[in-house]
Amino acid sequence: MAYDAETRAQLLDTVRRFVSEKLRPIEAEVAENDAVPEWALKEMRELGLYGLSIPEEYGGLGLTMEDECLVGFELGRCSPAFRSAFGTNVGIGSQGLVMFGTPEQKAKYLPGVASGEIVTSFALTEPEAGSDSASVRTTAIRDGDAYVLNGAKRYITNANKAHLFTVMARTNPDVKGGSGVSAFLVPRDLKGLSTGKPEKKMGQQGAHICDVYFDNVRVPIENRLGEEGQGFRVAMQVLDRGRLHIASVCCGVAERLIEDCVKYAAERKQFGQPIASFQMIQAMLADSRTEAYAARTMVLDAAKKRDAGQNVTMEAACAKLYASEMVGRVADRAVQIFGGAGYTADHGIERLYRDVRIFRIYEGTSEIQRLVIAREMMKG
Ligand code: COS
Repeated sequence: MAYDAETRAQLLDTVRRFVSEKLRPIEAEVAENDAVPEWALKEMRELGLYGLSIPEEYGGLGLTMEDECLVGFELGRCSPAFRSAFGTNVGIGSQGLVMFGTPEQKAKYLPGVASGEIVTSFALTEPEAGSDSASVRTTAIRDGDAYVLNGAKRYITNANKAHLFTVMARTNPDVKGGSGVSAFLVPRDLKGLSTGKPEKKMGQQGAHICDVYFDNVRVPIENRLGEEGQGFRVAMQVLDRGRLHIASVCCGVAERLIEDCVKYAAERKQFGQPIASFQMIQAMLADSRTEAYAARTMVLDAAKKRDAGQNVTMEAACAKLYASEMVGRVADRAVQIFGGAGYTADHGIERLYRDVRIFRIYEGTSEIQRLVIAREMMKG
């Protein structure tokens, strides 16, 4: 639903205050403990953050892509690990169901997804299938009224907490590539499903990724998402949308870093004057502002096109590519502007520098985005 200007402003103001008053003050603690405290998760649920993109008829906020991106800009103003807690419910963990689910599947799961009672996960990547995601080896072989899943998934966000997985598995082992793959809604409590330990990571402590293992997991046929052989397309369409959301979060982190840099440059004195008066510092600030503005404009343009019903495979890839590379450069300049203080843990700049590195990798690497863009350009 498109919010009127006043409701939208209220929502953005609520998220902005939650981020600045509640989440930012505990960033360092969350990174230290590698866990988001339960009270913060509870408030996220109460604010409706788990259900930003879930249609209103199922209890979500039913935001347009544009409004979701505006919220993403706000969420980026604190450690991206917080967003990850509900990010799968908003994006890749729920959107297969929203876009391709049957009325029965939606009625069964979406209200819980919207409220945050059900945490979702998207299980595409495997040890041998990363960028080449059409080569998944996990199998789903039909046996009577069920599909039997065997295999392993890797680096699955929120797998340790998820109650429901969207799993891409090969239903036709004789067919190589995407058309042999189908998508399934797999509840965690099915026998034979297990998850590994959270990986130790470079950044975003408090957000977790784990392996998921399927050992003869019987998934009822009514849990297939879309038609047999459609699973790869389901995954790609989910990612088209997810990439825009991630791009919006990149813009938010960049804005926060720029604000921190401007403030620090005005306070920090060297050679008898604030470093903000030096043109080499000004040049870094100006480059960061220009690039962040460009990324924000791209994200909103692509989101509006998607809301208007256009295919935005190319635009979403452009936005994800540019915004994730942009925030990497902004974070690098921030370390430089803060100097020694940026390299130490005191201001949280080095933490954000590490946190944003994954944006150039997950939901499709920068290389894959370039490939998608070029392919779209060359389509007849
Ligand atoms: N929307 C709808 N359909 C799509 C699509 C999209 N965005 N992208 C591809 N498809 C369809 C194609 O049209 C094609 O259909 P046909 O077989 O009917 O022609 C089919 O899917 C296969 O597409 P394609 O030939 O492009 O597949 P490739 O194996 O060459 O790979 C890439 C495509 C590399 C783009 C894909 O594997 C990819 O995005 N990889 C990165 C995965 C990723 O982001 N992983 C992150 C993990 S999730 S956090």
